[in-house]
Amino acid sequence: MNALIPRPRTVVVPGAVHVPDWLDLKQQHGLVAECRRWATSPVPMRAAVVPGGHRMSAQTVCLGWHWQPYRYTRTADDVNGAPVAAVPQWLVELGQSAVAAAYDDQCAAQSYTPDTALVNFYDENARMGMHQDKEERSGAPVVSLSIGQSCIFRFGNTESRNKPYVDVELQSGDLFVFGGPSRFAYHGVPKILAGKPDSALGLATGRLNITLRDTGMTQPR
Ligand code: MD3
Ligand code: FE
Repeated sequence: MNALIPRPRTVVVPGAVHVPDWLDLKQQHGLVAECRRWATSPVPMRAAVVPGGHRMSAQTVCLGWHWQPYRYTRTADDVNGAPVAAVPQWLVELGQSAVAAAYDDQCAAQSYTPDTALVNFYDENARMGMHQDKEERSGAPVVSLSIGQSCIFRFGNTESRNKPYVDVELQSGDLFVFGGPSRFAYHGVPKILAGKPDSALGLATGRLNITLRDTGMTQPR
């Protein structure tokens, strides 16, 4: 899949920057291995239940702060009650490099201190409906890393979940940073695309997405 035709870095709307093939295969493989550990303990990965009662089709595990629809807590009260694992410093630094790569702005990168990582796993039938991420009390950018099967990512507007939106294909290794005016835009994942991930990834099927966020919350761990 990789780079017979290189895909360019694209500013989709102001503040929303797509950097294709930002992670090399070795980095992706390492992240897959970390995700497997995070998905097991101290809090198992699960499909969250929304207040209406239905289950999300993507499965999620959290570091730093636990997200459940629609709030952040230090303990996974809707799973097993355990405190979530810390965000490792290397992952914070990866987020800083991501901001530097997307914005070409060392100051923005240095001051980026995400306190939370959400890991989503999609099997080929999973989707994520159009939504805003507005539980965070910070306008800091969200860093998104995609690994495994490609998806259609739908990036909308800040007014409603409807048009106008743009559809972007996210492939394994792609970085997307959402900051500034794009931070509170509606977005979703309408489709996982067919295709077998590179066998060197260590992920036979499905898609992983790691997002780094700053919740803006201050309660100590
Ligand atoms: C734009 N995840 O976890 S990542 C989510 O691929 C989520 O798993 C999708 O939406 C996924 O909330 C999309 C891209 C993304 C993540 C967060 C954003 C785009 C965003 C927050 C604000 C604006
Ligand atoms: Fe989101």
